[in-house]
Amino acid sequence: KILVIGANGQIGTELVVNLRGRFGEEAVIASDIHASDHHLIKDGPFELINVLDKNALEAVFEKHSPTQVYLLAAILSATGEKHPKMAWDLNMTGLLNVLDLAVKYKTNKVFWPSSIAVFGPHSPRENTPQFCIMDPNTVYGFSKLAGERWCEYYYLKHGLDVRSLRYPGLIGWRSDPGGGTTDYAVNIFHEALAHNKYESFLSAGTALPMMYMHDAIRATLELMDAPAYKLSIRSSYNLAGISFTPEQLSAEIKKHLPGFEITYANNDPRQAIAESWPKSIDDKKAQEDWGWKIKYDLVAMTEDMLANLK
Ligand code: VAH
Repeated sequence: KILVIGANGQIGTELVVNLRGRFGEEAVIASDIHASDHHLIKDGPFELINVLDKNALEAVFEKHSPTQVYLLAAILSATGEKHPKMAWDLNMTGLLNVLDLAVKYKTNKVFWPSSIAVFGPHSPRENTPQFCIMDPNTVYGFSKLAGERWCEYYYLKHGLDVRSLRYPGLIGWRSDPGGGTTDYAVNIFHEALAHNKYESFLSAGTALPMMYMHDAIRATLELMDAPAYKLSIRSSYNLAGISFTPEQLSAEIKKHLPGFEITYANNDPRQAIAESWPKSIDDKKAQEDWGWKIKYDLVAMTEDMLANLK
C-alpha cells in the first residue's frame, strides 16, 4: 500500500492519479485534512489525516502498514509569510511525525518534497549548484532546508530510505496551486482562456526555475524507482526544468491567443520572495545519479496546458 499525505494539494492530486494508474486504485490511499472533492480522487481509498495529530497518523500506519509514504502536506512560501508559526509547525512537526512513524513501522521508502526555496539572497542565482551558501529568508524556505537536514539525519541514523527533490515552481492543469509565489504561472493560463488578460503579481523580468507537472511527477517516480546505491544525495536533489519570466510566458501564450494582454501589479509581497530565489538551477547530480532528463520546454508546456484547459 502507498500512502499519499496531502492528496488534495497541487502535487498530491497528481501523485495519487499517477500512482493509482501505475499500481491500481486500491493500492494507493489518498489522505488529507479534509475530504477530497476532486473527481479524480474522491472515489478511491481515502483517510482523513492531520499530520500534526501523531496518534491519528499512527492509527493509519497501523491500519495500512504502507510500504511507501509520500508526504506532500505543507504551507507554501506566500501563505507561510502570513502565518509563520503555523507554517513552521506544519512543515516541521508534520515531517518529524512521518519520519518517526516510518521508522517505527519499517516503511520501505518515504518521499518528501523540498524546493528551490531553500536557496536565499546569497546563493548563486544562475545555475545554482547542489551545494552552496543557503540563506533562505522565508519560513517556508528554511523549514524546507531544516527538513532536508532531518531527512538526511534519518537516513544516516535510522537507515530510513527517504528521498527528496528540490522542486522548481510547478505548472499543471489537473490541480491548482495554493499559496505559492510561482502560482502566477498557473493562474495566467486560466485567466488567459477566461478573460484574455492577466495581471501578474511578479514583475515582467522576474525569472524563476519552473517545471511542467508531467516532468515533476516523472522525476518523482524515477527517483523513487532508482536503486538506493545510486543515490549520493540524501538531503534533496536539485531539479532543473525551464527558467522563464512572466514576459516570456505571456509571449508564448500570445502565439496561441493573439489578443491576450498581460499587466503587472507592483509591490506585491511575493516579488521580494521571488527575488530571493535562484533564476535557474544546476541539476547535474540528478542527471548523474539517476539519469534525470527534462522533456517539456516552454513551448511544449504552453501547448499542453492550453490544450487541456480549453
Ligand atoms: C511556492 N510553488 O511558490 C512553491 C514552490 C519554488 C516554489 O516552492 O512556494
